[in-house]
Amino acid sequence: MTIAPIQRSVTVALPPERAFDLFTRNMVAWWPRGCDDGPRTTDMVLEPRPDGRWYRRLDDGSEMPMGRVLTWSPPSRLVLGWQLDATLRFDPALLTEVDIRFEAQAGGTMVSLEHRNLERFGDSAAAFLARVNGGWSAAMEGYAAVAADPGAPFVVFGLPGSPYVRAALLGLAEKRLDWQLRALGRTALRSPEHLARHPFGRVPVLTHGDFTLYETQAILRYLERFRPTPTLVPADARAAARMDQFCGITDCYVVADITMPVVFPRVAAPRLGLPVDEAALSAALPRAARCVAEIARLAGAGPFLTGARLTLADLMLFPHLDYLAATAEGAAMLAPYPALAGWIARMAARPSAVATERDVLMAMEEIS
Ligand SMILES: N[C@@H](CCC(=O)N[C@@H](CS)C(=O)NCC(=O)O)C(=O)O
Repeated sequence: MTIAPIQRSVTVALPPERAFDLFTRNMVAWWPRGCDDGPRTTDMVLEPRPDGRWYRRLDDGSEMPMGRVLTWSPPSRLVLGWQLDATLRFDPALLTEVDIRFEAQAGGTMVSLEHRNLERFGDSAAAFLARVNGGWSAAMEGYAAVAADPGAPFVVFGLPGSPYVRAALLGLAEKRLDWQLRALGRTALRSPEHLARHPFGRVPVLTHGDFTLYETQAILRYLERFRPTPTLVPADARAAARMDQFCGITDCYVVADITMPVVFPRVAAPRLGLPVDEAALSAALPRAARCVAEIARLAGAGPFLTGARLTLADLMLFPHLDYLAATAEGAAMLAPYPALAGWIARMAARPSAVATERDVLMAMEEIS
């Protein structure tokens, strides 16, 4: 018995090269969350070659295979081997084909998808169709929606060394959104142009099309709503509350007890040629140590601050503690808390953190 293939097509206002690229290189941006067991997916990877693997990366570090690339012919055709059974579990013995064609049309590309060989599901073909028919509709709608996004760039105005700016950039990088930094110098913060963006004269400021936003937590939460996958907000009420608590601790206590009195004199002052009041710094150390101790107590065993998954709490706090760890006083303060020190090291190794290091940002653009 032959079962009619699932067929879907959408037209997008992109040339075939970009339509192909969006389909293959940024699947996580448009793949519907409900189709992949939801928010645990942090990435969907399609290795760009014949016989390349197709798999989901989960936020516990594991990978879940989905299938493989059967035909890789950019920008006109892609055939994927779908190897998930009717319950969406990987079955190496199963192979059905998803054939995607990208045809240039006036003003864009028609993207047509055919999922065939459905009879290979045997007795579970009906169950598979019931589950995946709507899924492919949602996937293609999601793809078309991302393709139709006006693509307004995310622009961040900021000082390259600012921990708050880094937190916003970490959010953009973790969400795989394209971003640009407009690097400002300290004097530019008082300029009429900047005060028009941020009347309090601080950074970061995010612009996205005609939308301007300051306050780092607001920026991160905007990114979360704009690009829900991978999610950076726990669904669990207590984990979400912990996340909010860490964000509040960062804003209220970390800045006042660690960043201003310890990190600024040790890290920023030498760069700016400013004198350091050693007595004031020494006097500040007990409060900084209390702050570190409390963060270590709340953080528990990890791997992330609120448990198994990266959240906004990690993005907010990491830039401050990364600086602290680089000072002699901070290293001594962190020494009794190897789990917290390990978290800083793991965060620092993330591609998002590497891409937002001060020196990398400094090299990106001239500072105005
Ligand atoms: N609550 C603000 C704090 C931002 C903030 O304090 N930024 C610092 C840089 S880390 C700043 O702009 N400092 C410049 C100044 O105070 O003149 C946010 O969350 O964005």
